[in-house]
Amino acid sequence: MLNRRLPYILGALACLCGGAAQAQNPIVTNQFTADPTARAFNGRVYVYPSHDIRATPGHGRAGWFVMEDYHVFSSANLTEWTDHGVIVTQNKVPWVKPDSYSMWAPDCMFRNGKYYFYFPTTPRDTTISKGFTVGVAVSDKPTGPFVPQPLPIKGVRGIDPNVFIDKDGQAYLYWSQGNIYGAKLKENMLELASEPKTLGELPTKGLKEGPYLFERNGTYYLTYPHVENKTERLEYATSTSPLGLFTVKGVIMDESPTGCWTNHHSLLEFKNQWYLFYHHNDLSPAFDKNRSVRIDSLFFKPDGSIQKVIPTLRGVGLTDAKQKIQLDRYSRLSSSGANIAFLDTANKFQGWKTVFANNQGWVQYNGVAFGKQALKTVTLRTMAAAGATVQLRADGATGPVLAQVTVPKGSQWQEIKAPLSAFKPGTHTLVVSSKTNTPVEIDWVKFE
Ligand code: FUB
Repeated sequence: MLNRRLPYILGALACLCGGAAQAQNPIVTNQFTADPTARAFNGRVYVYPSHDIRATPGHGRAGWFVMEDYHVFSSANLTEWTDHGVIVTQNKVPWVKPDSYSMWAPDCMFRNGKYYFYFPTTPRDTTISKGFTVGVAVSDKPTGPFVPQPLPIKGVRGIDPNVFIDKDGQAYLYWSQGNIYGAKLKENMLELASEPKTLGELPTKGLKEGPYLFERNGTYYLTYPHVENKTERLEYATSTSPLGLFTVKGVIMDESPTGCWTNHHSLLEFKNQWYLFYHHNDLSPAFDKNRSVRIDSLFFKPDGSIQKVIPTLRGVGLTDAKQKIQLDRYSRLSSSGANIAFLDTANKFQGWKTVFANNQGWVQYNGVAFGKQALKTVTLRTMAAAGATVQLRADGATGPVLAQVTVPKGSQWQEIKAPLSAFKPGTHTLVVSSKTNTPVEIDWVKFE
């Protein structure tokens, strides 16, 4: 009985934790998330981000980063994410300055049956450090509960901890404070085993922070955000050993074209594909200290160099045709006649809609998994003041018309169901276009 009920109980728990996370970018839309470190533990991906919140009177500094706690999110397929809730919060860490709201970019590492969660923040006792230092909290599970150590790691001043364990079992801690530093960690993962070393071969002009180190085919890649021009871009350097000497190699992601000042990232290979986890201020375009985690695929060239990642809204993974397909997280959008807007500018967590102005407008959404069994209908959440006709095709202009949907006129959102005129099994691109010269808006579409 319990076995049969377990999936429902687990589903309900995920909902209680607020599992509004999905395949497209950003991956979490019910709260702000930043500085993602992604790790794979036992075949499942765990993302440990920071948690930006808005300053309110007496809680954090207006106009700056305000971060009280950490959540962890997990997924088996990078498309359906579970929010496991708060794992560490500032005022439950014995050494943290109360109400400092400075729980910045974290990391998590597994060793000898334990999960070690590293987080930078400010201590109450300024003889430990006048600014940021790095603490550790330990758990038996990747989702916590994490128990904070009584004191931060001795000898570390700075932010953005990152941990790497080499093939020989030696662990390293990296962090930043203007420059990037590295040191060996003891087997207990809680203390430094060597003096911090400045990784000084990196660019000397412009802030560097957020180190993320990994090894691939014997090359150690040190990746980091760096302000080469006005805002941060993601760069990398390589070495034959974990603490250098490093050689600067290039740019992984350009500066944000819309001016989000920070970027912070991690790389993960999962099921033979590399991914870049990073952030952008999608849900807060006017304030870039309220950020959201994104994922895009990353590729290495045969010589081991990293191909630049162009940020997308579509993100990674397939979208089940039977789920709500958020067309506004498009793969391509017509250059005229269609644009994306927030559903509710007063509550941006509601997400976005696609707005077609006229019959020039179309949107393309790649990677829709229609499955094998014929689907019969499509439902659109849509609104058109003067009424409209919307066409859905598979695989672009030459692909079959799946449905032509008449949207009755109205100034409220309506869910309009229409029969499919064709069905193509498998995974396809979905193209939705307006056939009317008056505006029509679509929140999502879904097939049944
Ligand atoms: O999230 C606060 C800080 O902004 C991080 O520690 C930096 O890496 C930057 O993303």
